[in-house]
Amino acid sequence: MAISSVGPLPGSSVGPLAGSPNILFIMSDDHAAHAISSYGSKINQTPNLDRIANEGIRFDSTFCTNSICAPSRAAILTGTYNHINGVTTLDTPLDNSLWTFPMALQSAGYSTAMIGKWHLGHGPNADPAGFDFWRILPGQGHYLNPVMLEGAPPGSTYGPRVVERGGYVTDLITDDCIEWMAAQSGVSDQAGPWALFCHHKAPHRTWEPSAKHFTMYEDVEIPYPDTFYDDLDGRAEVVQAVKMRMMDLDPVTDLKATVPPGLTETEEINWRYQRYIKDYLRCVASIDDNVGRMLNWLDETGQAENTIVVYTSDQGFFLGDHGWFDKRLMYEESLQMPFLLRYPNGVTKPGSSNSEVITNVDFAPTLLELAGVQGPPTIQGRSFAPMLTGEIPPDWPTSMYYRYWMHRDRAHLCPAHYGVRTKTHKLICYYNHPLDQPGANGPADEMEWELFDLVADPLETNNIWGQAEVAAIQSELLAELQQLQDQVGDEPFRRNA
Ligand SMILES: [Ca+2]
Repeated sequence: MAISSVGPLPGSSVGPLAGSPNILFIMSDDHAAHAISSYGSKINQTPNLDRIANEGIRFDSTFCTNSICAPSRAAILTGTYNHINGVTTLDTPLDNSLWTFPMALQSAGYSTAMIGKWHLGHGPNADPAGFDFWRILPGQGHYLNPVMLEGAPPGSTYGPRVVERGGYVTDLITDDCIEWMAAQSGVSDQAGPWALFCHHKAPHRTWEPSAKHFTMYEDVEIPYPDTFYDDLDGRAEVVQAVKMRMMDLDPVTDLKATVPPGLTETEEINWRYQRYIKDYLRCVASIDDNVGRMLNWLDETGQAENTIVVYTSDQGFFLGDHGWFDKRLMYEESLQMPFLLRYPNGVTKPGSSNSEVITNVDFAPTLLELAGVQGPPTIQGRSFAPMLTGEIPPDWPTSMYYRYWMHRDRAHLCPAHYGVRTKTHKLICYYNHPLDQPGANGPADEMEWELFDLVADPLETNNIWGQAEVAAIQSELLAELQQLQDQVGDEPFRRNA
C-alpha cells in the first residue's frame, strides 16, 4: 500500500479538516511493555490493550529519550529532545509558549482536550496550552478522590478552577474522556475532528488499586523476573548504588503493610516484591478495563471507524528486573515504551508488528502526518506513519540517543548518563555530574562506562566495556554516540567545561 494512503481518511466532505481522523491518545504513567500481554507479559493479562494490538500494529522497539515523567511528556508534545525543550528533569516545567503538536492540531481545526496527568508544571507559563478543554491532576495527583484543575473557558479572565472529585482516578479520567468525546460528536455537521489526550496517573508509585481490584491476585504468586536476584556484578559502581531495590521500598507508603517478623533477607525481598507487583498490576488492570470502556464507546457510537487509537506510556519500569523498581536507567525495561496504534479503515494489517527503532520525539510528526497537518522544521523527530502499512522510510535511523540528567536524584540516587542503543548493542556513559540541573545533586562521581551485547546478553547482566575482544564495536559505538550528539545538538560532557 502506498504511503499516500496513510493520512486523512477518504469519504468525508465536511469540517475544516475534511477526512482527518479523530485521535484518541491514551498514555499511562510508568506502564512497562512487559506488563502488557500482547508484549509477552509473563505476569498479567491485558485483553483490552491487546485488542488495540490485535486490530492494529504493535511497535516493539519504541524508546524514550529520557526515562522520567516530565521530560518524556515534553519530548512527546514538542517532538524535540530535552536539551532543546528545556525539560531535562522533574524540576523543569514546560514553557507553554513552545510549539506542541496539540497546538498544531488545534490551529488546523481539531477540537483538542487534555484530561488526566499533565505533570509539566502549573501557572500562567506552564498550564496546558493548545487545548480547547483541559482538566488535569495537580502534580502527581491522588488515586482516590482526587482534586483536579480545570482550565478557564476561552475568553475568560480568571484562572483554573479546582474540581473536587469522588472516586478512583482511572475511572474518573475515563468518565471525563467519554463525556468530552460524546460532546464532540454530533454537535454540528460542520464540526471538525477531535484529538483527546487521555493521560492516566496509574500505575505510578505508590500503586494504589481501585476497590474493584483490591483482591485480584490474592491467592497467587506472581512469577519473578529472570534477573530478580541479579547481584549487579560488573556493572558501574553508580548503578550498583541506586536506591531502587526491593529493600528501598517504604513498607508504609509503598507496600501498605508491616514487614512480617522472622523472615530471612531473601524471604523479605520476595515478600516485598509480591506486595509491590500485585498493587502495580491491579492498577494496570483498572487501566485495561477503562481502555475497554473507551473502545466499546467508540464502537457503540460508530466513531471507531474514524478514530486513531494510540496506547503508550511515558516510559517503562523495572518490575523486579535486576532486583529493582522504578525507571531512569537506560536498561531495556526502563527504556522501552509500549506503543500500540489502531488506524481505522484497515490501513494497518491487524495484529502486525514493527521492530524499527523509534523514539518519543517521533510521536508528534507521526500523528501530525496522520492528521494531514504540517509541523514546523524545528521538530527533531521523524514521522513513522509509513510503517503503519509496513513500509520502512529510507535512511530510517538504526540507533537512538538517550540522556538522563537528574544526577543523584534524592529518592533513587540515580546517576546522570547518556548513551546510544543500536539494534544489537548499548553503550552507556555515566558521566556522573549534576551540571547545575534543577533536581540534580552532587557530589559528582568518576565517569564510568557500560557496554552490552543485546543479542548475546539481552538481559544486560554482562558489562563488556573495555574488553579487548570488543574493541572494534566499542570504537564504533563511541563514534555513533558522538555522531548522534552532533545530530541532535547536545554537548558531550567535559569535566572541566
Ligand atoms: Ca512516568
